[in-house]
Amino acid sequence: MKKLILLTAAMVFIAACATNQSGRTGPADKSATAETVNMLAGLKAITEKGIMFGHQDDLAYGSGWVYPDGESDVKKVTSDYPAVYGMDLGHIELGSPVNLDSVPFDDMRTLVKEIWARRGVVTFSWHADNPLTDSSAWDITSDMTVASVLPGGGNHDKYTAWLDRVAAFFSSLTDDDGVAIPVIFRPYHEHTGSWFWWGQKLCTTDEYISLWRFTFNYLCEEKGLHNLLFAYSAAGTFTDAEQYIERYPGDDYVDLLGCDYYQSGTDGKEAFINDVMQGMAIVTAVAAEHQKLAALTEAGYESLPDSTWWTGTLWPAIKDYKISYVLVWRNAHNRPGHFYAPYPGQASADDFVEFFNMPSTLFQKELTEFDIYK
Ligand code: BMA
Repeated sequence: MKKLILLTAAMVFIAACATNQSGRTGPADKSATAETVNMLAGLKAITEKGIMFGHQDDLAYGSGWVYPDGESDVKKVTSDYPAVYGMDLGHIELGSPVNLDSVPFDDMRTLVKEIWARRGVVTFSWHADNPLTDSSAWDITSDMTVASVLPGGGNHDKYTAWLDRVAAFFSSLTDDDGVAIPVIFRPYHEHTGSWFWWGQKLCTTDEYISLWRFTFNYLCEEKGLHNLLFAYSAAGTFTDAEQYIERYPGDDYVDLLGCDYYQSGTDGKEAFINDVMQGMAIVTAVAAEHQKLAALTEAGYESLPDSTWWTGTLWPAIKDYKISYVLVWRNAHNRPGHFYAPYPGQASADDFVEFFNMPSTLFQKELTEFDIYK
């Protein structure tokens, strides 16, 4: 009898370990497609090789050109595309054919296919309008917005209709063989700051977590999407792990942990390096503990007036951390000075080539060769 009890206890223990293990190492979505499972494993594996470079809206527009010209400022300077391509879903919720920065969703779909064909990585943020006021994502006039979209809230049906549009777009990302293209979804970002309707002072911890979990469950279970990895990405406003993780929805809802940092002004160099290092130390430690990916999900220095910013500021700030990628923000074509990657002739272009040539920075060709999806 004693033996039987011991045996049963041992079996329960082994089963518990196994569940924990598989639950933690695979995607948060337990029904994720084979390609999505591979993507997560490949992203983990490639951190041993280096840090991937990413750029928001890289293929959509840049300095002096707008898609469909089919260019890339990063490629013009380095001869290669970035490894990670950021795109934004803002205004898809409204049924608009173009996003908040005027990029047509149809073009995004074409670009995602192209990127998938060469084994790049796509990550989507979502600057969703404020569903309570119908104003922008930055409308923080009410702290009732998040509550209003949760089950039982006055805008819940409106919110699920918004998610239906998000889901329709994600499910339209298929290749010519009908394979669902896996992408990283990074909703409700910079939530530790208070400049978006889902920010720190605009909702409670419970409300934020409920918003995240509802969104995750609705997309994955209700809508049957299984090509998404989920990124939790804070604003660089936290000073310790406890603060960073305060609104973490849980291991079953997140695949990647990140945060966003920008340098402001020429005298912001040291502060940027110190802040990023402190942030990356926290994010990578928490990610390791939870067996998740880590990344510097947004970074940059607007207008890049520092000619050695890449090797002299960004690289020293990130080089010691095991992160998947660093993504710099967009090169607006219609807002002078609002750019974060160099273009030919730009002050930091030569230094960017040096950064590109470093063995530990990864761009598209290295990613194609490595193939994280295999
Ligand atoms: C901000 C700016 C805005 C843009 C938004 C969403 O940081 O670049 O111009 O609309 O991101 O991409």
